[in-house]
Amino acid sequence: MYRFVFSQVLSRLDAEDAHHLTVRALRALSVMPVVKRLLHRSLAPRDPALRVQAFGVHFPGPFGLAAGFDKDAGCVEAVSALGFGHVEVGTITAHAQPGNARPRLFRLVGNRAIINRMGFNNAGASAAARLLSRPRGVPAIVGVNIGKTKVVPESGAVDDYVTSARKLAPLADYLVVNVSSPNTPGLRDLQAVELLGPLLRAVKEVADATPKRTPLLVKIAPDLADDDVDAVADLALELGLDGIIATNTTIGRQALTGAERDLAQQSGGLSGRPLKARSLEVLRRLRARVGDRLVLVSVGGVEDVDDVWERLLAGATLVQGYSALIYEGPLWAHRVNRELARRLRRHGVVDLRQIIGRTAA
Ligand code: FMN
Repeated sequence: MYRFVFSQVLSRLDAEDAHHLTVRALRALSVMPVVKRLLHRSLAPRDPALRVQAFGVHFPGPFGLAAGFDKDAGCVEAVSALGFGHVEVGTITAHAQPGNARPRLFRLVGNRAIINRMGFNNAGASAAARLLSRPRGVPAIVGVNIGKTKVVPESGAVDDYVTSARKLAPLADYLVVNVSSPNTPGLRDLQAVELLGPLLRAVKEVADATPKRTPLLVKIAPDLADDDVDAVADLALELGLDGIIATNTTIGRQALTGAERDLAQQSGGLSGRPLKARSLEVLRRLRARVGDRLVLVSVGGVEDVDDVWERLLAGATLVQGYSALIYEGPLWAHRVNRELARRLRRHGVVDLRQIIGRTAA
């Protein structure tokens, strides 16, 4: 059914128009209490074997929606009702900003991939805080991903992140410092440990001071050299962070195949299937470096239960996806959860901890 709707309707719309249409539909759903609850009852993960605990938070399942879909935290309930075990909202910046000029979102259907150069379009931290403060009709685990406001120079980056953290950390189940999106000039330079250390220290102070102590994670790029991945992992351990999210989109185009290579010239971050191998490689490297001392959240090219299974075995406690949602449709998370529960049962697994990291490199 979704494949038909995608090929006949959504794929004919401009990619960003299709996205806004979807988000508007989900927002509408969020204000329909009965429908929302019914959907949640039928689609949200229920199997106890799927439950997982990470940094003190209880997740109904390991599979969540990655940052970038719900940029303004407007549809967390609807997304949870569709079966995602958590929703990472954002990236949210201290100040509202329009993002880059359109077109800035491109589908590469043959590669099951997306290129985006959205540039953190969002309504700002205060607006997101207002939405996140509203009572919820269905349970939702919400991570809040924060980034740097574009017009703020590197010298003001720490204060800018701290402003967002102050407004949003108290409302988040976990907080993410995003230093890995390719579409804000200079942002990825903040991954260098000399800059990243002071930034994470300052945000951690804010996160630690919330009533429940908000867990703090950092999200990294797949384009980091292996030594730099290790350096960020060591820094995260040294600072007592709760975890690492790997990975964001890539500026590399080598994994693209076929006729869509012409779209490869579009600038921006590439996500989806072509990112799968590198994302898995970074996860394995991180696991080898930190073992189970940090929670690893794996994202990049996850399409189905096989991918989720592989990431869990490689050491991820949580797994996220975004691009495949566009190709698989609204029942994607529910399907992944159902198949994962079946597979766990087949393997006699009653607790996800039995398989996490079992085949770490
Ligand atoms: N990641 C962020 O940390 N912040 C963002 O604002 C953000 N925006 C995104 C927008 C789009 C359209 C896409 C496709 C991805 C975005 N991402 C963002 C990256 C995703 O969260 C994820 O790390 C990446 O897409 C890899 O996962 P995937 O292959 O399942 O899509």
